[in-house]
Amino acid sequence: MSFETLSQTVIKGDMQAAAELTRKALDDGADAQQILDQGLIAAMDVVGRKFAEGAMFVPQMLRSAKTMQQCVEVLKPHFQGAGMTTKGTIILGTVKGDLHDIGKNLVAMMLEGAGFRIVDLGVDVSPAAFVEAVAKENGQIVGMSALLSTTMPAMAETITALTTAGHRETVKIMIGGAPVTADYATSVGADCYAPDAGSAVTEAKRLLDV
Ligand code: B1M
Repeated sequence: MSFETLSQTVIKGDMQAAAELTRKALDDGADAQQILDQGLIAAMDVVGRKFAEGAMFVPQMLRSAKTMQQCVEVLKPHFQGAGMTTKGTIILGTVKGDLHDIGKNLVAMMLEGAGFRIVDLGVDVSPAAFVEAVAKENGQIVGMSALLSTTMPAMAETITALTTAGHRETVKIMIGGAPVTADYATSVGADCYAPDAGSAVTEAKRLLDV
């Protein structure tokens, strides 16, 4: 099955048509993961390329992002697990200064589907807010997302804040986002890097041994 028309609709930012195409693809028997990877994430890659080339601007990029988010809402029930058991609590957020949340939301959705309890702090999350949430929610993993090279240093700041607050021994740290790498994770003292939402689940299970 080709998801080219869906991708084009997301790139154009036609919210209604994209949501309908997503529903139709599901009705036609397409796999939700394939729709996500080949239809939606592929579209955002094109949007990013066009933006970098100056062929698309922030308002259009935002519209495409909103369109993708609507489609993800349609797919969401297909990723949710049936069990109510909690494998552990994960405090998740996009770091300070960064407003990108599509990837972070996908990570949240997959982790939730795999049985983790997610405390999603949203975007532009300060190191202090991560620290506060770990204490209040008894978090076992802190998951940070960054999409801008300029906001990646906030990951290191947050790890320092967690260490200063005395949480570093009890909490594991996972980081991800398009500009983040495994080497970067090692250099800032994170416990792991996950390149995509699926790997985030694998890594979270490994970190908590569940
Ligand atoms: Co922005 N933006 N953006 N943007 N944007 C990028 C990131 C950019 C690469 C585009 C480009 O130039 N080609 C570029 C960053 C360059 C850089 O620093 N390297 C960029 C820029 C420059 C900007 C602005 C500065 C533009 C401006 O204002 N001049 C501005 C910054 C605003 C801010 O944050 N302070 C800006 C704004 C925006 C919008 C608001 C318009 C919108 C975001 C809307 C939203 O998120 N609600 C937007 C968008 C949509 C993008 C692109 C096109 C798409 C991002 C996306 O959603 N990808 C992006 C180009 C691109 O990435 N191709 C771009 C799809 C998503 C599923 O992938 O987020 O990578 P991703 O998540 C993946 C993995 O990375 C991983 O799993 C996810 C699912 O598989 N992952 C994790 C993510 N977090 C993880 C955490 C984990 C583990 C895995 O553990 C905890």
